[in-house]
Amino acid sequence: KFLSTKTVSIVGVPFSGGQPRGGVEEGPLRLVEFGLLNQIQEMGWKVDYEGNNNISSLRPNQDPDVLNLKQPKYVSNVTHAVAKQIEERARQNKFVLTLGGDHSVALATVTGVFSVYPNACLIWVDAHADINTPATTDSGNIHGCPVSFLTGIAGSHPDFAWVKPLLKTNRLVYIGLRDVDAAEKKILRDYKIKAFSMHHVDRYGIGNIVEMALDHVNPKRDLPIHLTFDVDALDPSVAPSTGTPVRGGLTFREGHYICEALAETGLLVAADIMEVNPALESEMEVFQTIQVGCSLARCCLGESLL
Ligand code: Z70
Ligand code: MN
Ligand code: MN
Ligand code: MN
Repeated sequence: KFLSTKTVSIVGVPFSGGQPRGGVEEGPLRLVEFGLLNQIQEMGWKVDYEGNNNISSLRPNQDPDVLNLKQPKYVSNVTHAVAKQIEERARQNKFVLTLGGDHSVALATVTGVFSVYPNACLIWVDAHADINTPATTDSGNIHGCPVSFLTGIAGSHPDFAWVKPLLKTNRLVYIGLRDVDAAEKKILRDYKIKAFSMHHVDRYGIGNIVEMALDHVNPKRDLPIHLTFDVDALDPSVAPSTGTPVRGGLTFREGHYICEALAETGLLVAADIMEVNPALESEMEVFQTIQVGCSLARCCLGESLL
């Protein structure tokens, strides 16, 4: 409906500056080395790839905390540049598949995608809500804050003045939450943001959850959809190599079902696979996590459709 050609622009964002654990910047290359580009080509897509291997050149010499946030200038420089890149690819009518990198990179993906599709909706699949503000964050890690900037809830911050509140809170829905800070819970309540926690997944089943999520953000099934998938939404037994695993997550099938069902709508225009950290856990667990990341990405592009 929104994409006329089967062309996907894959954007690797080898960036870890939104959180303290090294290694997540190796995620994109490892997914590509596993064969993701060929796999997607074999599904009949035309594929282009940008690896963004120059990202560390955007690190400023001085980057002190500003309003509680750590490395604000580095995160801002990188996400601003990548936002423009993603906007350009989306404007070329391509599906944009972004490979993270930590979830601060959603500042770039959502800004880029919503600049081109202002009435899009966002499905945020994560163990975490990533909606802390500079005032509420305990960690100062910006990967815990992108949603507050994208919705305008954060208020002004000198380093993120370029981030416009393109995401309306009624166009956002969460699936998979189970580790949400008290201040974030208050924000979700105050702004009436729809969120399906793991408790809801247990109660209703993943099939109903995806329908209920779409009923909320896309009731007529006529708006473009952006999926941002933090692999820590999956249970640590499914995706162990990620910075902040939280037990009790989505099963392998529940995670894949979300991607498949969104692909099936024909409305999905962009997807992010975030927080794969190949430096964590054993070689076998890294392999397992990379493999899952690749299969989620393929399902977003319709692999499971018959
Ligand atoms: C916590 C914070 C977070 C991912 C951890 C955690 C946020 N709410 N997100 N891991 N992917 O630091 O703000
Ligand atoms: Mn996240
Ligand atoms: Mn998370
Ligand atoms: Mn282990």
